[in-house]
Amino acid sequence: MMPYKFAIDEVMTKISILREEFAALHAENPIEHVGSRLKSTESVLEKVARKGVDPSYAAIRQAITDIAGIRVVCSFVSDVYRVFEALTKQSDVRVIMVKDYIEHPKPNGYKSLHAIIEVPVFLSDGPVPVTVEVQLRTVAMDFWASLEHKIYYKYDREVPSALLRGLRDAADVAADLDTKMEILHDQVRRD
Ligand code: 0O2
Repeated sequence: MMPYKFAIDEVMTKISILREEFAALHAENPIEHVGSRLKSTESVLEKVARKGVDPSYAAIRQAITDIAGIRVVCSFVSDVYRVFEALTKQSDVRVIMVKDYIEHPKPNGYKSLHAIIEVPVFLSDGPVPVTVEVQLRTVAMDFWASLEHKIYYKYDREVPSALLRGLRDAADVAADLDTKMEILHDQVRRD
């Protein structure tokens, strides 16, 4: 797991540099907060079994792309794409896959921009490419996702339909809030 921990450290450093630079150059910060987590060995093995992945190190590295995870919470939707661009255009970052659940939300209402990236981690005997899943979302999307996550596990993945409808409605309200806040923000910036 060590290379994954180092990859998290590297990407976290990249994000804090961007954060400080944005704040210094533009007098505003697009990043509200950042979190990271290293998947536990048990949860990696549970996913390996669930997905029927060959439990060899090489196969796990290839198939399980969210062992190292970073979540970047931004103020506005435009900031999500701004931070995504600034991070993924760096020459040592290789983008493996992007899932844009903001443009194409999941049926339950989940929104976020997911990027599976690969960064080189420099170990004593040379560089090792390591994948990191970066999830970028707004505060409103994050609020929704954290409650949905709790509900999902409370009901052991079998959420009653009334609650599912309620979550869908709440996702629409969150999206509406994001749109309104962005309009207000643009207005203030122009004044
Ligand atoms: P945790 O505890 O946050 O790590 P896969 O990762 O392969 O099983 P998939 O669909 O290929 O599944 O990956 P995807 O869509 O990129 O989603 C992976 C992660 O995104 C999840 O990780 C969640 O963190 C988040 N996510 C995706 N869909 C939802 C959703 O409907 N609701 C919420 N709250 N989060 C979601 P984990 O491992 O499930 O959870």
